[in-house]
Amino acid sequence: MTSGAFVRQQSRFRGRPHGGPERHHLYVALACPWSQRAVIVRAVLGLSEVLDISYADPYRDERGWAFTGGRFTDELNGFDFLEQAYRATDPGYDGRVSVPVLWDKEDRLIVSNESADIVRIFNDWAGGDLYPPELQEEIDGLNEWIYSELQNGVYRAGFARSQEAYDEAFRGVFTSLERLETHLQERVYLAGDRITEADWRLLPTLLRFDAVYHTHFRCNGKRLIEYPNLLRYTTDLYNQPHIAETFALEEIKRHYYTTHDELNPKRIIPAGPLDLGFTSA
Ligand SMILES: N[C@@H](CCC(=O)N[C@@H](CS)C(=O)NCC(=O)O)C(=O)O
Repeated sequence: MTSGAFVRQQSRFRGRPHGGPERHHLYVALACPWSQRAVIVRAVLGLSEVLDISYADPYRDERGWAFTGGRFTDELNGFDFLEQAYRATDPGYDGRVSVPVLWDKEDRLIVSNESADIVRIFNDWAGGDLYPPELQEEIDGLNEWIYSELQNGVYRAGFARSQEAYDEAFRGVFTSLERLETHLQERVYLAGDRITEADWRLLPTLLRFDAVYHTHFRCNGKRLIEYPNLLRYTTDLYNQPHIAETFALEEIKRHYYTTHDELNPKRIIPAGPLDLGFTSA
């Protein structure tokens, strides 16, 4: 591995649920792309009424994701910090406290803190068709390179601790955007003419690209609005029912620009972009 490279922690809890959505609770921060993918899939599969949710405050300090009151209250357990859910599950847990978290209300334990697993669990609960057998191989292939080059790539660019690590991540990000742009020349959605898991997994990264990754993570090769096919695709998905309400732009900007002191010590939040392209359609 390149020296100075950012390495994301592996998710620690990757269980399967005992029972249906009513038995569970979802902890998220709308600022977080991995949370947003879970919130999107919950909404599009019609699980919002049966699977309740708590939102963490977008500002995160060294104590981790917090419930600070008002909209950011944990009505279920009254936790002040998400760390309490991790400690309840494993008192010796000493890893990072990440969102999203799927919580079992009866056993009072975390079932999963891996968004990729959580969206599959939701699809199973709802009898959804986001991961149809005939497309699984293709979806798995798409998910893999899109995650490693683009979705995690922007973080590797942003948190690189050496020029070399940054350069490598930057190249991956823009190679993958070009690859997607070409892919979407022929296809409406990633796996053909129907929306699948691969699309809902990718969308949160595209929605954040110009507002955050381009500036804060120095992924400034191009903006999303400069890729016509990607912009058409993002606009289409953004305008599907329930999606716009999962996109909390103000929280997203506040989270990234005020939480990462090493990248933005003055915590000034950029005013732009004035036009994201996909919101105005
Ligand atoms: N593999 C996890 C990654 C989740 C993740 O990295 N979440 C970030 C927020 S965007 C987080 O909670 N980070 C907290 C930390 O690193 O302290 C998933 O996809 O569910």
